[in-house]
Amino acid sequence: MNRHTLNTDFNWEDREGPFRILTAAQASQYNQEGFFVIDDVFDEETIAGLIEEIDPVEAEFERVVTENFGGKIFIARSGEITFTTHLVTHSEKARAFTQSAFFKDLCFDLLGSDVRLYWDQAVYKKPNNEEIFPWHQDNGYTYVEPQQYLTCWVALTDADEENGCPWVIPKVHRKGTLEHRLTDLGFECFGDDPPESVKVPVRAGGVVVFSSLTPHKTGPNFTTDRIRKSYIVQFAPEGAEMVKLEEGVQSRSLCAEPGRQFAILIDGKAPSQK
Ligand SMILES: O=C(O)CCC(=O)C(=O)O
Repeated sequence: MNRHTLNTDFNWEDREGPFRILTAAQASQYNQEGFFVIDDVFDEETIAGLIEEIDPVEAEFERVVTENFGGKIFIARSGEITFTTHLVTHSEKARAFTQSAFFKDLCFDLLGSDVRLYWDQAVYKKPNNEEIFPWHQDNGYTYVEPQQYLTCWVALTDADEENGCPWVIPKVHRKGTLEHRLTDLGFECFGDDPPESVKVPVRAGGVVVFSSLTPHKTGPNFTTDRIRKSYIVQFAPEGAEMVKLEEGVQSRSLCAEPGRQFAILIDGKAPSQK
């Protein structure tokens, strides 16, 4: 397990209370293992409303991948797995969802008082897909500093071992960002499943909360006839930067793209309440 070239002096900082919504057990699991699950966060109506908004955008994305790109763009493969990004720029409902009280409180507890949306995407894993989505840390895709931002994997449909639920490797988040290699299926920091890996099934409306540094994969969806749908929303502290290293030269850009990396909390409050 080698560290990413840019990860030279990482120290995991434990989140300490007082917390708005986290229990002591959830905070401790996040600090020690890098993840926890909260069941039944969003009700059926909210989830159905999101699916109704996302489905047509996803269908159009898949059509473009199929018709214009021969069935594959980067890690998206039509009929197998799609990544429909920046839904907050397509849907007021998705935008409002990312600003719901649950995320504001969770962000306060896990990131602090000034937070922005970093990224949002729906991931649809289609039936008859026998491939995993490989082990990776989210910070292994685009290197962000501070390295420890927050990923919320919201289950839009029940996710279990049969249809491609997440798996995580506990404790590794404390090492910071690892070296990744690009495979045909996506970036990868581990090949085989380490013995410590655990599956994390979650019902529709539940959320798997993990660090951007927690190695995770999702399994195949090979034996069901259902699409496994998730909406992934990620949050980063105000001032977070994307760092690129090209031919030995570092460049940095603020994670504050107008229109989609908007403020979730300013001084601990929703921007409109300030
Ligand atoms: O939801 C999935 O199947 C994999 C998504 C994922 O791990 C990611 O986008 O980082």
